Amino acid sequence: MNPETRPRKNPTRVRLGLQKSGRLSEHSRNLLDRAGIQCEWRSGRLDSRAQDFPLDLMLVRDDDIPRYVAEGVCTLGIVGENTLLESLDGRLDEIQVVQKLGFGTCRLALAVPDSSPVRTISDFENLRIATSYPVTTGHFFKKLGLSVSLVTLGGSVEIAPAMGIAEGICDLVSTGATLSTHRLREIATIFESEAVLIKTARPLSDGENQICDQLRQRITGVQRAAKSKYIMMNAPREAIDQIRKLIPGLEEPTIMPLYRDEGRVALHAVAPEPIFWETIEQLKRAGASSILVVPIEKIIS
Ligand code: PRT
Ligand code: ZN
Repeated sequence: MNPETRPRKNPTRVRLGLQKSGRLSEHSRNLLDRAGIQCEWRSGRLDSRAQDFPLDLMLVRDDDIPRYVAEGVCTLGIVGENTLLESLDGRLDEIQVVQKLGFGTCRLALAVPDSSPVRTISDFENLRIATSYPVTTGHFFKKLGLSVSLVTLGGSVEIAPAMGIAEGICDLVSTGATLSTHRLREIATIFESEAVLIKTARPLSDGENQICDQLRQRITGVQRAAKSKYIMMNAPREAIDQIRKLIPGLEEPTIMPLYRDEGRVALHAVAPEPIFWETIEQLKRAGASSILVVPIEKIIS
């Protein structure tokens, strides 16, 4: 058969649910980009197809992602742990958390007006708490055996005490600026959250599992590269051991002779942790010179 007329096999692809627009969208898109997955993001479109990786993107509200993944509408999703816990109450075994992603970090915290007599968690007993996270907040107080009444709001939770509809709130906090703008005082964190890559627990084909694994490996490579630096320097031959101890987690360095300088070597290595100025100063004191610290784009091992 002429190769031109041969029917093309439909290769396996996997669908990933992403937040359409919000705090996780840009980070999620950046992550895919750095993992070498190029997508076209056209405004108004609710889907996108990666050009060089078997991944289709579905752009939705973050609250819908856990359910879509649990039900297999999407094989994978990127969502905050807070949303996962709130939307999949009692159904968490329908998904697997594949990887923490290190962005979208925040905490679900209890807060009260500055003037409130509330000082500790137990002081909330019999009070009204406004929240968009009634499930998580409810479980928290139930576990402690404290009775509270929850006022569920879709947003602008921080204005509830001033409106007289609650004595306290339970809301997401990242910098704490919103709380202080509204003269609210944080009492306790009930849950720490970050964005995670989740996968459906439904059975998948080998091809689908392979794609998921490949994506996970690429993301791990991006995360390791983001944390690591490549460090190069010239140093006295006898200082090599001292230098290795100065750089935490340094892998076996490459040592090369220097032209016309018997006593010194060039040392190159991947440092898996950030290199601080104090370390550079210690390296200089150990005799290192021409120190270069450069970012790494990818680490594949
Ligand atoms: O439209 P859609 O439903 O998709 O989005 P959304 O409005 O529900 O969510 P969005 O985009 O606001 O947040 C998406 C996810 O980002 C959340 O589910 C969290 O996992 C994560 N995240 C991280 C945050 C924050 N930080 C955060 N600070 N989500 C919300 N906030 C809000 C918080 O509710 C409060 O109003 O920011 C305010 C507090 O911020 P600070 O910095 O003043 O403390
Ligand atoms: Zn939402």
